[in-house]
Amino acid sequence: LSANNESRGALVVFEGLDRSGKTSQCGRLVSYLEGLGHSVELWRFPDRTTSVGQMISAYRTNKSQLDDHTIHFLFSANRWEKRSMMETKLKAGTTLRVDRYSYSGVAFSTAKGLDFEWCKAPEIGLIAPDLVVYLDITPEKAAERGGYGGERYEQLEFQRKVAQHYKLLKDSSWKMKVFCVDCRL
Ligand code: 2DT
Repeated sequence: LSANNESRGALVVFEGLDRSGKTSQCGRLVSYLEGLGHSVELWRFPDRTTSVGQMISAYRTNKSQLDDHTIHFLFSANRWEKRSMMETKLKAGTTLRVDRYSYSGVAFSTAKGLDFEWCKAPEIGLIAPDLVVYLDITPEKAAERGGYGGERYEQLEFQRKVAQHYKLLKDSSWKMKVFCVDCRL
């Protein structure tokens, strides 16, 4: 996947709506690559183990109220605090398979009504993925898979907006090579 440096690991991101199957697809890819002898790690954003991650968790479970712009920065800051570790791992030859990244950051915040260009700005300078796999599922189909829970994002109406914004983002091919997997059936 990396043209310049054969020994560098690849950054492979999985994106999609809640319940689109990212977690199970991710596990499959990791086992497959490990089977081929690659060193692979599974990461996810938000990474709740960091201090910023804990602020995000409190917000996600409705324990704290934050302005939409503020939470947008926190999600981005959460990627920035992992950036140097990410670079170290990739340079050491480890492939990172990441569940959600800048795509979620932009799709979810623009679905709340924030400006597209404004949302992309804090992502500039993060490591660009070698591949983004977008798991394409309708919000209705995703809701059938166990239903959405009580978290603030897991409402059908909101997921519909997120799906529209993912599509806009995908069509703009914003700094990412996207491979779309159709999960609508
Ligand atoms: P899960 O942890 O269940 O995947 O939910 N989100 C995520 C954003 O709004 N911005 C971001 O930058 C990221 C990474 C998507 C994570 C939820 O948080 C949303 C769903």
